Amino acid sequence: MEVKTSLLDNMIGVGDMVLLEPLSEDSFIENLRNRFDHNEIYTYIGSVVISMNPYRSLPIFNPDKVEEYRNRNFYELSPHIYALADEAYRSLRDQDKDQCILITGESGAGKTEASKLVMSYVAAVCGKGQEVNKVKEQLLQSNPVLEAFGNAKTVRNDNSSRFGKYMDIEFDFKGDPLGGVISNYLLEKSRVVKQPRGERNFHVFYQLLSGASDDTLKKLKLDRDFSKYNYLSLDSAAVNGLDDAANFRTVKNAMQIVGFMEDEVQSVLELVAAVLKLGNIEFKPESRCNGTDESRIKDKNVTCVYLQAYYARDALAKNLYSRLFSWLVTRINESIKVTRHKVMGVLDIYGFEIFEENSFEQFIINYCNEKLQQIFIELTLREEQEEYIREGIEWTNIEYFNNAIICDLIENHQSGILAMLDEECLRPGTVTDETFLDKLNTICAEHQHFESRLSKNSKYITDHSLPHTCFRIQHYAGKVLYRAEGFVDKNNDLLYRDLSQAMYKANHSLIKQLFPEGNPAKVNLKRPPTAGFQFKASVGTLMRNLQTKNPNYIRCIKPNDKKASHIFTDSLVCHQVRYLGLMENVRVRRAGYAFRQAYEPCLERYKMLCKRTWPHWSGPAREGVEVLMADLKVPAEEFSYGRSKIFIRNPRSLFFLEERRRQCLQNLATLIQKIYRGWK
Ligand code: AD9
Ligand code: MG
Repeated sequence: MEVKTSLLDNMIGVGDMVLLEPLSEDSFIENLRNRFDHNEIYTYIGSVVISMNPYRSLPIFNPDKVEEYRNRNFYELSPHIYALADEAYRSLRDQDKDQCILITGESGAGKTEASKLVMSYVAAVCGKGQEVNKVKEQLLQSNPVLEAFGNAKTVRNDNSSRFGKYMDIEFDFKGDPLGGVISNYLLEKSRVVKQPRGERNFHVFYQLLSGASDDTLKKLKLDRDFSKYNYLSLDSAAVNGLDDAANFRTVKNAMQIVGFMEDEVQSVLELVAAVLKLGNIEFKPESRCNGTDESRIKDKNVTCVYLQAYYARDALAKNLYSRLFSWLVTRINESIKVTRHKVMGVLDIYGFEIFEENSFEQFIINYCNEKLQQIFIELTLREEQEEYIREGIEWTNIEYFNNAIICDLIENHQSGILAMLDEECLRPGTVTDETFLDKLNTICAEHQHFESRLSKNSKYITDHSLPHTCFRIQHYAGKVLYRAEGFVDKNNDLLYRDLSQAMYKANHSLIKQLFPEGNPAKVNLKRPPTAGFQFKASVGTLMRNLQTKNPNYIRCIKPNDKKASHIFTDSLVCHQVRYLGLMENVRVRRAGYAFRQAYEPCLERYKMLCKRTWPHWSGPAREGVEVLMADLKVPAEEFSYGRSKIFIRNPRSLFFLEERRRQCLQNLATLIQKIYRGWK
């Protein structure tokens, strides 16, 4: 078997950072830049794939490339996301190991695109046949549906995921996909009623208004003009490069492939329309003779006894939409669910976010990213350690920044920020965002548990220099200033009971289904769990699930802040390289042994360097490698012989071998040329 190690042959820069010499932050960034400038957007750190967002389509994702990477060893070809997907798929199929693909990086770094590339690669290489193809199509087409309802244009990303998604793809023993299960994490529902400047509502609203036929719009009593709707921000309705009308057709088609019935699609569109129309309901205040305030709906003259009519209207719109979203996920799962055999999980969540104004949503999103960073740290170290133990090689500990303290600050069940927020939300009496913040500050100052956080390395920061009602957290990816305003309300996530009941009474089967608590026969006086509590619980389940699988990592990096191709901003990339802990990642890989290779391919590659192993070695590969190394007089401390692999301590030893091999090949080529000339 000819094993090429393309990481070393004809490579732009260095394909695996582990082999970078000298290793420094500057050389790391320079290598990324050099490769990016030559359209090489993927670089490895051992088995981890770094992916730079090219912000343009490159001719490296097509059926020919899929064929090129299919069934090849990870290091054989130049770095590519397909190599990772292939490796994960083959260990699932051939070694029966459940896999998960963990994709991280900040907003706009390319996570969602990466997750789709992995899915499409697996779909392309796994079995064929009518049934299998149907399953594949359903799995792939769930993407446009969920993106239409769960993604939106933000200042960071024109197609930003506003929910977290984890999808288990389930395979049979042959490695053919049978189906899948999607879990969704906390949709940013506040976006339904209000969007920050320069951002849009969820795509589906614009898609419906732009793409539906006149007839459909008439039936839904909608106007094509975005500006007629309060919930659609006016300044950013059209997005460059986004064709809402065409996307509407894609989404409808995708819904059909996934298995939605026609009347279900109709009901979904009716609800989208209902949310838009809710936003246009206006109220006029009226004073009643008993002195209380009351609101009337302006145009319909229907009396509303809501003290906070607009608040209630918006709460209803948010609830309606987010429940619709969860229903969509459940409905897709109904179509694709099967009993599991082998599983490949693909995780694509919202990336770390720092905006000018950071609220509860950013707090939750960033907490989720902290957890993922933590699992990366734990599993990378664990994996490395386990490999050494498996191979019978001594392990030495490596210093690594561990963000467990930040996770604890947020999720500690007694004194974490989420616990304090819950406590405040459940407390009788007047509860406001200020009282929550006071509590946070007091407890942080008093509680012994928090002492370390208030010391020089404090992760929770509050002082008088911060704007009113703000607190700051030193996340692994940077300091974020959170405005406490709205935390209590968003965490409570309460809907007035009479609104739920009104929804339940609606003459619309989907709406009825979405508000089961409105059923008067099933009055439940128990308080529903808070948004923070639910999120923490689902993230906990996710983390436990991921721990049981073999992890594969894609670390996405955003090259610039302008959503532009060909621009590489050193400072921005450097910041991401730092907080993603990529330098530590390389160091961990190199601290023990920089390079490792199974005995067979190692012998194949270098056997020409030793008379005793060339052209054939008939004994066990390991002994052949030992003979080879002894013959080449490479110092013994440079190598360790594991059970199935040779471990090479220093990249220089590998370079030495490679250089000898190159010379040998060159001599051979010269010799062949001479012989050829002699013949002529
Ligand atoms: V967020 O946390 O959901 O806001 P993501 O998911 O990390 O973010 P996304 O995958 O949506 O980012 O990528 C942002 C945009 O970058 C895409 O809409 C594409 O226009 C662009 N992109 C990302 N990856 C690629 C790629 N491999 N090829 C071409 C890409 N363009
Ligand atoms: Mg995304």
